[in-house]
Amino acid sequence: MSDIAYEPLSVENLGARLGTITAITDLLGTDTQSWDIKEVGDGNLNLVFVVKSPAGSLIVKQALPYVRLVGDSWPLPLKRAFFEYHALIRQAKRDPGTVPEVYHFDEQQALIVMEYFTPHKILRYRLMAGEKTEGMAKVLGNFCARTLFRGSDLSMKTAEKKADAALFLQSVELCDITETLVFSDPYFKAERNHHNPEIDSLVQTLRRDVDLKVEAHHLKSKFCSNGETMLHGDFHTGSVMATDTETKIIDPEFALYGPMGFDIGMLLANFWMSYYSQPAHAEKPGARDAFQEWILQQVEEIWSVFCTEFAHLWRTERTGILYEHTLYEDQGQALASEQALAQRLTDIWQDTLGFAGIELIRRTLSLAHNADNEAIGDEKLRAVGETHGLLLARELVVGRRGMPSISQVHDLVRQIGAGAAL
Ligand code: SR1
Ligand code: MG
Repeated sequence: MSDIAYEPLSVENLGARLGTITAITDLLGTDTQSWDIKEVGDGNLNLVFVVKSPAGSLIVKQALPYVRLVGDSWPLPLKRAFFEYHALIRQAKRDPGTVPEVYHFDEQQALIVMEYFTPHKILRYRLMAGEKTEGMAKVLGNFCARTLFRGSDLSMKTAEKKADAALFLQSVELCDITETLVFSDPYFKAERNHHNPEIDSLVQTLRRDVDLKVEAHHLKSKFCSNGETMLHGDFHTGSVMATDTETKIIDPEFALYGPMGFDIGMLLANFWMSYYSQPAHAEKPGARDAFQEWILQQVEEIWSVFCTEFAHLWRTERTGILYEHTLYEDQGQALASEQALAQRLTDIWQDTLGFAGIELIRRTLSLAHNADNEAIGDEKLRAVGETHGLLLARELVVGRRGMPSISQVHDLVRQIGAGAAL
C-alpha cells in the first residue's frame, strides 16, 4: 500500500486496500467480505474506522490533508500520523498497557492500524452521562508521571533526548495550532473564535483584563520554549477511553516537547469543565451533586498519584543529565535531592494550574469547544457552567503562584460553582 500515492480510505475501499497486509489479516482474517467497517471519527482532524471480523477487531486512523472540523480551506500536513506513531511507541515503553498497541504504520498513507479498545467509551461522554470509572485516577496520574519523567532529561541520556526533541520539533503545524488556538486567539476577536452570546459581557471583560493577557502569554512563552519532556499534547477527556473498571489513553498526534504541567493542566481543566457542566446534564436538580464531588476526588487523586509516582521515579530512575546522583546522593546529600524534588513539584503544580486556566478559556472562547458544554442546547443554561469555568480560569492563570494545595483550589471551584462573587 505504501507504494501508491496518498488516498483517503472509505468504508467501501478499506477492505480492498488493507486486506493484503499481514499484520492486519493476522488479526481479522483474509475474508475482507466478512469485515464490518464503520467510520466513527468524531474528533476535529482525522478519519477513524472500526473494523471487526469474526476473528477480531482493530482501529484504522488516517490523517486527512485538512482540518476535518473546518474543511479543506484549512490544510494540515499528513505527517501528523508520523508524530502520533512515534509518540505512541514511546508512551507504550514508558507506561506499558495504557495506550493502544500499534499493529501497522504506513507513513505515505498517513495511517495507523492499532488496538481497538472495546467496550470502552470516550471518557468525556461517560462523565456527561454521570458514569464512574474505578481506578481511573491511578491510571491517569501514573501515566502523567511515567511519560513526563521518562521522556525528560531526568531520565534520558543527552544524545537520545536531543535527537528525540529534534524529531518532534518538526511537528510545526500542530504546535502552531496549539500556540494560536489555545494561547492567543481567545484573548482577542480572532476570526475562528466563537462563543455563547449569553457570556458576551464576561468575554469582553476578560479580553480587557491586562493581568490575564500578560500571564497567559507568560504561559505561552513557557509552552514554546521549555521543551522539558515529550508531552501527549492534547490530553483532555476526549483522549481517554474508559469502561466501569478500565482506563486507556489515545490520540497523541499533538505530541511535542514542552513543559510538564501542560498535559496535567489540560486534563484537570477538562474535569473541572465537566464538574461545572454537571447540573445541566442532571436528570433532576441535585441529581449530580454526589457525582460532582466524585469528579473533584478524582482530580485530587490524579495529582496525588502523580506526585507519588514522580517522586518514586526521581528516587529510583534518575539516570539522565539533570540532578545527577554524583552531585547529590553520592555526596551524602540525599536531602538536597529531596529539596530539589519538592521544588520541581511546586513548579509543575503552578504550571499545571496556569495551563488548566488556559484550557478552560480556550474551550469556551476559541475554535474547538467541548461537548460537555456544547451539548447543552439552552444557551442560558450553558452560560452558567461556562461562566463558572471562565471565572475559575482567570483565578488560576493570574493567581497560580498563590494556591499551594489542591484542596484550596477545590474550595475555590466549589465557591464559584455555588455562585459566590469573587
Ligand atoms: C483545529 S484542531 C482544534 C483542536 O482539536 C484538537 O483536538 C486539539 O485540541 C486542537 O486544539
Ligand atoms: Mg484528538
